[in-house]
Amino acid sequence: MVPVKLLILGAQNTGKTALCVRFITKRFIGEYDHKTEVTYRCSRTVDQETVDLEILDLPCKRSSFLEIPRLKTLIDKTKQSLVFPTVLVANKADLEVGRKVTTEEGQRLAKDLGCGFRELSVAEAVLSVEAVIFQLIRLTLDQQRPLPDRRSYMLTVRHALTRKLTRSKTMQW
Ligand SMILES: Nc1nc2c(ncn2[C@@H]2O[C@H](COP(=O)(O)OP(=O)(O)OP(=O)(O)O)[C@@H](O)[C@H]2O)c(=O)[nH]1
Ligand SMILES: [Mg+2]
Repeated sequence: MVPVKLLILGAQNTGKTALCVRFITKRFIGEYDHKTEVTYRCSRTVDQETVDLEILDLPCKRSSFLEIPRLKTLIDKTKQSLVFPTVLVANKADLEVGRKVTTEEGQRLAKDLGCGFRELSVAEAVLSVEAVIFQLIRLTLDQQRPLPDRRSYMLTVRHALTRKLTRSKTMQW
């Protein structure tokens, strides 16, 4: 069993708890407790690997889309990692009327932050909820795999540098 921990962050009322409950139970029940912090535990098989999953759902009181860059910076600083697997989820795609953020704005923000992007409706589609959680699991598992053999990596860098130096010398002469 490979342990994988996921953190669901976002503004109040965006559907964080609904997403967790949907993933765990496959159901959309409509009303959720807003106050409590909950850790969900389950196991799933992803690409023949059994994953021991822990999902932390934190209630949040701050507002919306504008909060995302701050949250992402916070995650990266906390984990002291340049690439902490993150997917920006735009929920409630079923509510087209009253939409405040366009798909393009979401995509652009995700690109700027260097993370994945998915627009979905927790209320309407269990499959897209599963897809986003599985995407995160895969990204996390990928990151846990060992780096390429250090010696061969150094050799690749050396060859690339030699090629570059040779080329620039040729240009100077
Ligand atoms: N129409 C629609 N409503 C949704 C969807 N997802 C969640 N909701 C509703 O949005 C409201 C808030 O959902 P929650 O899951 O409690 O939101 P939250 O982000 O956990 O909120 P806090 O715990 O207060 O931070 C609930 O009334 C849900 O029924 C969706 O995809 N479509
Ligand atoms: Mg909640």
